[in-house]
Amino acid sequence: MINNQKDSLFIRAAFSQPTERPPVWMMRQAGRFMKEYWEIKNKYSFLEMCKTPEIAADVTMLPVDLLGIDAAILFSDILVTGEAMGGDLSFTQGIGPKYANPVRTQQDVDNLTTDVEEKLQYVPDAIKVIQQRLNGKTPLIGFAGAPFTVMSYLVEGGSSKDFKLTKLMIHNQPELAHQLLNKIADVTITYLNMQIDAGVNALQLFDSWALALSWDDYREFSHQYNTRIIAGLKRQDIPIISFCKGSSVFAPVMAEAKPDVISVDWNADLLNIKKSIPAGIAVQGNLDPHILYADKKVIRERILRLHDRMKEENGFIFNLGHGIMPDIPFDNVKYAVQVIQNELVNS
Ligand code: 1CP
Repeated sequence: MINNQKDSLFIRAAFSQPTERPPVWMMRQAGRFMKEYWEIKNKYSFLEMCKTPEIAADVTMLPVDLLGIDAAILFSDILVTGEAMGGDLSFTQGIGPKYANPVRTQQDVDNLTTDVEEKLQYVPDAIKVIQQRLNGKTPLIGFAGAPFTVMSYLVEGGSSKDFKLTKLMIHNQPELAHQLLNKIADVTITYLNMQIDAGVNALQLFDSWALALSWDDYREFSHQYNTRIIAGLKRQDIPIISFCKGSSVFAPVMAEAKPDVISVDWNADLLNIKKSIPAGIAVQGNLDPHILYADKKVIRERILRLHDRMKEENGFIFNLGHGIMPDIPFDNVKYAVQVIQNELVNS
């Protein structure tokens, strides 16, 4: 019997099986570039949206209903793990995420709990509502932040341009940094296994800011924890996607953690990356999101160009090199999805 989620283009491509065309979804597809998102956002705070399963489901469904995208992604945020550990998290319009109690000392690290299941119960609750809405038609991606990236928000107390305090902790107090990373890794394993138990069809680990790290520091402070997480998941038939900005450089190292898919930023030639990693690992990416600001003719031309490079490969998922920006025109995103779904044929 055909299962529309397990046998979908997205899951087949994630397991490097042949597909008629590449599946497409886009990071940050459930978000601010849609007026329908703002109609919901204007009524609730961001965390209220994440923590109310019916609302999280409404937002998750927007790109499925309005774009006909090939995979849905849970509406939540990578920073909810840090909150469940004890971080005092808020999201303010125009400022972004903040932890009011940054983690900088031994006492701060000791104060963080790894007992998070009850606090994060709203996530499996949301996944169950979303799966009812998807009704077996579109696969659902769950996710978490990778320890280094989550650590950076906890240590800095919010977003950062240079990760000065995070890198200072890594360099001056490596023991403390490892204690913090270990705690986040434990929580991330628990959290992703909760998502598997609740019924997600795939998982993505977001290590958005790994590009801040040098080669040696990437291995020691990011990669070893991502490896432990991937090894700690009840994978069954759930593909794991490993994303970082910096994957153009780190892809061969990321492959050692044995994800099913590596999601690649827009700097690299995607075919070269594919050829530099073991054959059973798929790639996802890697259109520069800024292309979606450009004229439709340019959008189409760049999509065809990327596909032309990748069309003979099994294991290619069309995505952007990073998330959709909030002011990208909806119409351009819709056009891109249509070109990918209607014009591309794999060889
Ligand atoms: O992709 C989706 O559509 C699903 C929902 C989703 C995901 C996967 C959101 C909703 N956030 C994330 C992951 C996330 N959050 C990442 C990793 C992906 C990436 O690199 O883009 C990161 C780094 C965050 C942290 C975060 N949350 C930021 C970035 C701040 C910075 O340092 O640059 C911001 C602005 C948020 C808030 C947020 N998360 C999601 C949305 C829609 C929003 C905006 C909230 C609002 O409407 O104001």
